[in-house]
Amino acid sequence: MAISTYFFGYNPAIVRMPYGVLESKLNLPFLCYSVLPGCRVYDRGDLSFTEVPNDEPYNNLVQYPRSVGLASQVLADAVSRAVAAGHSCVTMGGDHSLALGSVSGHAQQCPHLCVIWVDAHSDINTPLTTQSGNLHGQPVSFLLRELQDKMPLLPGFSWLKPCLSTSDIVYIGLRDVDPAEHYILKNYDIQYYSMRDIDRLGIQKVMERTLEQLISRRQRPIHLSFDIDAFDPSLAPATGTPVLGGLTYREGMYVTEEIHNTGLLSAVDLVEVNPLLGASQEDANATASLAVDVIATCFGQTREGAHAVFDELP
Ligand code: DIR
Ligand code: MN
Ligand code: MN
Ligand code: MN
Repeated sequence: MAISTYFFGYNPAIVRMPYGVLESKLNLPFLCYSVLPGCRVYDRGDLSFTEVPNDEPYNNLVQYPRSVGLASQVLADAVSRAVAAGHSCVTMGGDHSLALGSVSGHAQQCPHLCVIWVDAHSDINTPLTTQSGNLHGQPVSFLLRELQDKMPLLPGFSWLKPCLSTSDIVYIGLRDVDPAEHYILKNYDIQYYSMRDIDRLGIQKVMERTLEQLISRRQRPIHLSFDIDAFDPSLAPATGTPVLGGLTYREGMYVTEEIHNTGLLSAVDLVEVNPLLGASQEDANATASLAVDVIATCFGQTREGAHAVFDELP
């Protein structure tokens, strides 16, 4: 008997944002080819962006709106084309503002997609609630239809149309949520599993409930937006805003194994790996190989192993 359970069906395309990971010598895309032997990987290379000159902060606070808006538009286009060509699209960043572009581009092809957002943070500030001014703390607010009456029009963002409803997204791993963000999560009834919820329920129940909400009634494409800071800083130190008490390696792998097992994974963001922020080369390497494990597991790497087709054992 011949049984094949090895990476069938996937042909991921990789798109890269030109900051964070890209500046590193770690060459994450290369590492990914070596762990995705059953996949045909299409590397679309780094996207190139033009910084918009005189990009004044919005409200004296929100940084580089025109540059981020334009970069997101370019990325949306690239992701949309990759998905239209039949690829599962992997976007490596870069900070989490890139989800503005990746989710929008994915939704252009798959309007009924759902999102699993794995992160220490909820990234759902609006440009009017943000205290840091960082757009990587805000992408979800731009994507949700229900929040649009709270959203000012930012220069550089007129192309962006909200493509998600509040019931289309589930968060996993939260442990650093601003007061305004917590208000939004509660007031709009957005589902999240914080680290406390994971302590209480266990990661198995969390995944069961997440997938039950998102795909039990109808099958639809999944967009996984994975912020490496969801992991505990002891595992992922080379990142911008580490927060104590994060996912264990086993919890993280369980999340991506379960998502792979749905057969519905259609796009992945892997963000906030920033080797320049590692205290040492070892820190940077550990964080990058963790990111590679996340991506490889999304596309079929398992802890139980796998086998190619055998006619018979030698
Ligand atoms: C904070 C931190 N809530 C902000 N968020 C981060 O800047 O809005 N998100 N670091 O990734
Ligand atoms: Mn994030
Ligand atoms: Mn984060
Ligand atoms: Mn961030």
